Amino acid sequence: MTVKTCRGCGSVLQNKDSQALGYVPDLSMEYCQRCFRLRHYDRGRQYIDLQVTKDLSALQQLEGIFVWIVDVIDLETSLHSVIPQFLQNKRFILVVNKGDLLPETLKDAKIRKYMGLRLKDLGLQSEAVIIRRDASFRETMTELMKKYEEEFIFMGIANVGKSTVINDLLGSDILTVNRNPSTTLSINRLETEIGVLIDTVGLVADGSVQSYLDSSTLKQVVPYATVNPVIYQLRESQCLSIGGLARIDLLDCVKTTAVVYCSNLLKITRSRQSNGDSLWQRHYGEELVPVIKTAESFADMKKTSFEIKGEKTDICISGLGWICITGKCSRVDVYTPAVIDVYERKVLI
Ligand SMILES: Nc1nc2c(ncn2[C@@H]2O[C@H](COP(=O)(O)OP(=O)(O)OP(=O)(O)O)[C@@H](O)[C@H]2O)c(=O)[nH]1
Ligand SMILES: [Mg+2]
Repeated sequence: MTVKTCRGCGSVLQNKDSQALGYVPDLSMEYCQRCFRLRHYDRGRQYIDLQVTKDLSALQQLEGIFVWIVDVIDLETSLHSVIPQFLQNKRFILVVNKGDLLPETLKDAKIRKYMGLRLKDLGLQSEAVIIRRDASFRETMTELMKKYEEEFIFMGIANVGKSTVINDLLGSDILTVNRNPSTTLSINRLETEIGVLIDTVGLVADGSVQSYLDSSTLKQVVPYATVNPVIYQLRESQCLSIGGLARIDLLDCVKTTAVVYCSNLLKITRSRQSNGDSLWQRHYGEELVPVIKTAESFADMKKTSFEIKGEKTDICISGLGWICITGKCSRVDVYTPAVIDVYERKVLI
């Protein structure tokens, strides 16, 4: 018996259980009820807890060229995931997605060079590194598909834009896309004029802010338009707060510049570092919003400290963005909810 799957998310369609995945009132329908609601009313997230993917075992059986999609605003979540290990000794193309969110001054060649070095550090070599920023992406990918004549398997962390990229290649909106993680729920194989494209379930990152926010807060946190860097010139010890999601204390600054790259809908507050604790104790969850569910008060935050050695460094907060620090400061203390990952890296910009 052939099973019919939802065109939008790949779930097997069924008309028995309206609370389970793939439900359709009528089996002649092309999209499950959840996809229908997401696509038409931006609702339907209630099912996602049923399907949270944290490993790549389902992809082991697939053969073809992997297309690893990463989100340029949140590179570290992808680079520190299980994906690099999975891709060892596999052929893959790296697509740096959401390039439109970066300032135009950052040229593709620079991003490509940067990603090449990061891949080398991970012991990986890609067939190509492509930045998805404009319409030229479609042409480049179509040429690669012709060159390889194999199935292309789009994979990556949830929400990086795998389904959006496939829709772009097809010039259609066949796949369901949404700012909530875990929109695609099953392997979804599309036989198309340009070749076989396989959409896959995104890996849910435990350390990412985006895994803990409700749908309306995600609107604020996931950037949808070009990120305008917010620049601070700092002296002595200062504290920058990004909503109620992260607090960055920069200690003993001497002509230090901190540039924050995150959604411009988030409020960034600057204060003296000595006032940081009282500010957060008094205003967490009120002035300092949004917050995530698992951190009810400032006491639930963890501190991650970095000794700043070079002249320039990026501090990245998974699912949120990053802060580029230039100049001297003795230490950076980052307070985030305990579950959230924080990384230091070589500067991107
Ligand atoms: N600005 C911008 N937003 C993008 C881009 N690609 C995807 N998005 C947005 O990112 C969100 C997630 O996109 P999806 O295509 O659903 O991501 P996905 O990787 O398929 O997600 P899952 O199926 O949940 O794993 C949506 O709100 C998209 O509109 C891009 O290139 N630029
Ligand atoms: Mg998807």
